Amino acid sequence: MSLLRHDWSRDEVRALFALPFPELMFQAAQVHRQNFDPTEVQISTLLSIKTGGCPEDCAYCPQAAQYNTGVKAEKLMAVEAVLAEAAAAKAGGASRFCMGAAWRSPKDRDLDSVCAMVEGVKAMGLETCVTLGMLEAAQAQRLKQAGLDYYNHNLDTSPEYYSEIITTRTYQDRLDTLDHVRSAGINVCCGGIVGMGEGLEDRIGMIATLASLPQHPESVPINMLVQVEGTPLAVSGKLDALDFVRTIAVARITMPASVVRLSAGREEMSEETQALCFLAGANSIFYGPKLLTTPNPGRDRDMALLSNLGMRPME
Ligand code: SAM
Ligand code: DTB
Ligand code: SF4
Repeated sequence: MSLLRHDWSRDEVRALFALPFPELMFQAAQVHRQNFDPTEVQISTLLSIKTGGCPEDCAYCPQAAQYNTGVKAEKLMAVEAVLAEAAAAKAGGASRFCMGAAWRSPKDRDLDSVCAMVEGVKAMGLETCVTLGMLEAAQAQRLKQAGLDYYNHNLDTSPEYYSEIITTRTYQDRLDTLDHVRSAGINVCCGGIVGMGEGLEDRIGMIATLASLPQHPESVPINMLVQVEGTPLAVSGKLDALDFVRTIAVARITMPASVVRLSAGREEMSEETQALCFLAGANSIFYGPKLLTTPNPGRDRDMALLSNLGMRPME
């Protein structure tokens, strides 16, 4: 195991981003194999249990009610319907089932249903993850009692760029939710998005913030922005794929023992770029043809890619 540091300065993170690409990739691969088997990938399947109609204004998000993206607002799914999807995910080979809801924060009544979903999914032998927006301490404790393994709540970007992307809640709100999740004893899944028009300094700020949390998130999703027509970010410039790979590598080096997820954006990514992400230390993917509302590569394509790379799902 590498030494875990929680005092990464921006200068140090900047220096990693500035490394020549071969040097950065070598360091990341080294850290990766000191902590993990580099041929193994953790496989999660996502389900949107409550889609659209969200009151927040996250500029990237197709589910925000105020943007015209064609996503229809739906009610919270019934517990049985969610369990049927979880069974299908398990049959497809996933080891974790992640349930997402387009809420600012859950109401206590909604949490009753989500707790029942967590209990049911866990009983199938799958790990559970939910992402429901902001949480109070007591809500986090209820989820823990239901057996929740992971809570996903992203910082999304740097503290400085954040207000360009979301105005309806603050960076501190996010840190508070992460604190409640951590205190309840739930594993933290927290990362961000690259390709939102942010600069290198914002990627540095995001990684430095994540790597300086009192405890690193156990799971760090790095999303490539999925540009959805109707959102303010639909027209932001395309990201250089190598800058995405660099972000994965720096996350791997600064958070050596965390599982780094090559998260949204794989549908538009070449297989070569995905392979570079794995070399850079990514060791988790979302598996199955849909993320929350946007497409993801089909199962066959992903299994073919992993097999071509000599990689396999983590047990
Ligand atoms: N509503 C809850 C919240 O925002 O915390 C949970 C669901 S929300 C969709 C979860 C995360 O998905 C966001 O924090 C963001 O990082 C990611 N996400 C949403 N839309 C995305 C997009 N178009 N491209 C990449 N990532 C996206
Ligand atoms: C995360 O970091 N990425 C996932 C998950 N956490 C919930 C969501 C990606 C959403 C992509 C846009 C969509 O499909 O709506
Ligand atoms: Fe709502 Fe979450 Fe989308 Fe923001 S990211 S608009 S909170 S669903």
